[in-house]
Amino acid sequence: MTARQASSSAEDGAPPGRRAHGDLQELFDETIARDQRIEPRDWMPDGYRKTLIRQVAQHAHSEIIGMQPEGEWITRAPSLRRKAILFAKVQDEAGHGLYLYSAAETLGADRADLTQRLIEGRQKYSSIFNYPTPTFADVGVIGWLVDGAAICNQVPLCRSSYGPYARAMVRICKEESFHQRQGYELLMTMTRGTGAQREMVQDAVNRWWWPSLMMFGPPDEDSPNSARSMAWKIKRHSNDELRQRFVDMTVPQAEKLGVNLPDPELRWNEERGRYDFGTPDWAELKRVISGDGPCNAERVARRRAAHEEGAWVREAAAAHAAKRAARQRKGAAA
Ligand code: BYC
Repeated sequence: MTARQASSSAEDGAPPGRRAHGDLQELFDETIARDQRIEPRDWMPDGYRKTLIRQVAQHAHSEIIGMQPEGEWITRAPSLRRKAILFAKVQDEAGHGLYLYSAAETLGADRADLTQRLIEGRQKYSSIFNYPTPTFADVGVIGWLVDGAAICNQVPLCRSSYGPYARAMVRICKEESFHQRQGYELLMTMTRGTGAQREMVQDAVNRWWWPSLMMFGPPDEDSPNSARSMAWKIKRHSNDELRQRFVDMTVPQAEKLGVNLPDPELRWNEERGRYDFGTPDWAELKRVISGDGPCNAERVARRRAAHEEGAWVREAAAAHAAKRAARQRKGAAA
């Protein structure tokens, strides 16, 4: 019997109460142990639901806030081709946010409430989107490093134990990998250009390298949620393991591109078969997460303004849906 069958039989009149709860917990544990998926109608412990809502909502917020740093370049992209590519990428990010808000809704979260929490600073979004994008090379570096880090983090989430989150990730990862390639292609073009363009790329890499490493979260010994999330198979790998994978994947790409990664401690470790690298400034991560990064106030203010300016669209859509439902009821009654 799966956790879903158990929860349905409980709903279908099996004796409710403590005995059923014990059975359900056992079935949940078995489902996780067997590497099977938990689905919205299955019974799940409150902590599992809460942790998922926290992570999925933060993830959704990151996609939506993440539209801003690159979105600023849509009107200033240097050619129609670059403009069309960037437009499509930023639209994809809106789509990712929407899949993820839908996944959070399957857990009982309310989308309007999640948005409210974001604009009131009561829910987090990824630290990376609180850094400025002063040059067009930032668009390429976000594609290469930020989407690259997102892929490292998100590919294992395709095997997350919660079905709707894992399925959303499959589609998101396909699009992220396209985003990463467009960033790399843009940088390849720029590094084959003038000396000033190469400098612009190097400057952007210098500014984004360390914040990209911070995207993976605090070090394992300082990550309060990891152990529980990994036991529940929401997260499949620790923050440090994913950060290491990202470094190992990115160093050869930097060499090919001809840019330097700004870390004097970065070197191949023959014994480990992996790269050694320096320690990110964890105090900076803490500051940015707690709202005190270079662009936090601006990002949230912009999101709040977009939400307020969009109120009439939400009202119109709700009025249209109510009219349609009334028409359908009338039709059914006739
Ligand atoms: N930034 O115990 P920990 C994209 C928080 S967008 C902010 O290790 P956990 C893209 C953490 O939430 C995709 N906060 O937590 C879009 C926790 O706070 P609370 C972004 C961070 O959850 C547009 C506390 O610190 N990706 O790709 O086990 C353009 C302690 O941390 C950060 C995701 O959202 C951070 N960097 O692990 C381009 C991935 N790090 O809630 C690209 C999904 C930590 O306890 N999320 N915190 O108050 C995850 O994989 C995990 O939630 C994390 C953190 C690895 C981020």
